[in-house]
Amino acid sequence: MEHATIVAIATAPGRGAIGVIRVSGPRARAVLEHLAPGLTPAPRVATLTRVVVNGAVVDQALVLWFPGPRSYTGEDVVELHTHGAPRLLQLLLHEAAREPGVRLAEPGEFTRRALLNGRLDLTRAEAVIDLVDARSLVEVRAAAARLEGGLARLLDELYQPLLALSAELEGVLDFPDDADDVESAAPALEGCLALARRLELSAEASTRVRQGGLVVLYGPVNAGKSTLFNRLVGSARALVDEEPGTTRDALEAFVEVGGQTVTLVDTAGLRDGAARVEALGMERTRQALREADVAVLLVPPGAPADVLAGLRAEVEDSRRVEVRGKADLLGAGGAGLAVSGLDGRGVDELLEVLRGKLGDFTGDAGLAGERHLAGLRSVREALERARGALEGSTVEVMAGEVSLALSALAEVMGREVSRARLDALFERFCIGK
Ligand SMILES: Nc1nc2c(ncn2[C@@H]2O[C@H](COP(=O)(O)OP(=O)(O)OP(=O)(O)O)[C@@H](O)[C@H]2O)c(=O)[nH]1
Ligand SMILES: [Mg+2]
Repeated sequence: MEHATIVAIATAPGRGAIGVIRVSGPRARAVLEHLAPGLTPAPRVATLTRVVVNGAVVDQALVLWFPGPRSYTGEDVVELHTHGAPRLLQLLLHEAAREPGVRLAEPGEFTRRALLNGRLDLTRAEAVIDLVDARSLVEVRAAAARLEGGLARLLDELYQPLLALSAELEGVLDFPDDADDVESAAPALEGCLALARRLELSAEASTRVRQGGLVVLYGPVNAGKSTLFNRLVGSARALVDEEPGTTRDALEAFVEVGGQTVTLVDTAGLRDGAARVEALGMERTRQALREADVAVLLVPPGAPADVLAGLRAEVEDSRRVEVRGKADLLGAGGAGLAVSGLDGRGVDELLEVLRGKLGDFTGDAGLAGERHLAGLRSVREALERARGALEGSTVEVMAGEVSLALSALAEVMGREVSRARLDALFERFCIGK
């Protein structure tokens, strides 16, 4: 099966300036001959050619020919850059698949072959998909840094000394008389543990960046929360009405703030004496407020002081930003930030304030994802148990824990990758990637 030649449309569905058909495998050159008879392309150089199906010219295209192993997958690869006409691309796809030994590719199959052929390591294959999925500039940069091998290098800085330590301890096991050597392994163990902790902390920071911040809009009923939410999201997601208590459920959307992905939540307005369903909605508001990184209190003109005091008390000062709403109705002057969801005034200033607030907790952009964080945690825990074993237990126990740490790290790095892990990863890919 691995020797089948695969073909896919590599560009997004729909009409576009350019459409790319990608072919990988031993029959790639034959597919090219089928679609562009008589063409002898130079490797890795764009060549203009006619594309022919059943004797009729159907397009002019640029051909890229990458003989293996110097290609994305490590196999022979052909890319055909045609005009981005969906019907044409379908035609070429099925024409290519009629060539013997050629079939349609599964999602992520090109990248999977790249991984199996050693053209990419696991952290980079993951970076490819994270880059395609990136919603914000920060995520683009983090994925690109991983694609450059940034994470692989960091992990290798721990892998090498850990490997040496593990070998040393195995040696002690083979020659148990040299009991002193256990003592001499202590500094190396401390060094590995410190490094593992640093990597774990930085992975934690970057996972937070990838999750982005949680910003919750709240305030009295009819304050204009949903109108402001729609303005920030850029579409009419939330119902807006002059009737107080319009929003019942908390509503979420992604927005980009200062280059970072932020989850923005619109909530049911808070007031006394709400009926049952509305009260349930208010309970959700309070739940969202408990989880919020930043809570934006939107105060409409003329809100009574006691109501305002109650709303402020819902969230502690450090997480709260207070904004006066319906600024288009207010005269000039007045203290603090004023916004209008209706005409958009003050919205840029609000985004700037949010960006400052969020910057406090997001920390460095980092490189790692959830999977790396979980793996690094296991590494650190095994090393802590190894250090515990240094005082009291046997060399066997210590060597066992160090070897556990080593294989947990190898798993993060993709040196020991199970088939199930690969299947799970490549399920997330799109076809043609
Ligand atoms: N003049 C003015 N009117 C606004 C503004 N924002 C909202 N409104 C009006 O105020 C009313 C309530 O707006 P919503 O956005 O539904 O208010 P809300 O805070 O979500 O209200 P609830 O969901 O009921 O708590 C609607 O009639 C809006 O048209 C604004 O910035 N300026
Ligand atoms: Mg609302």
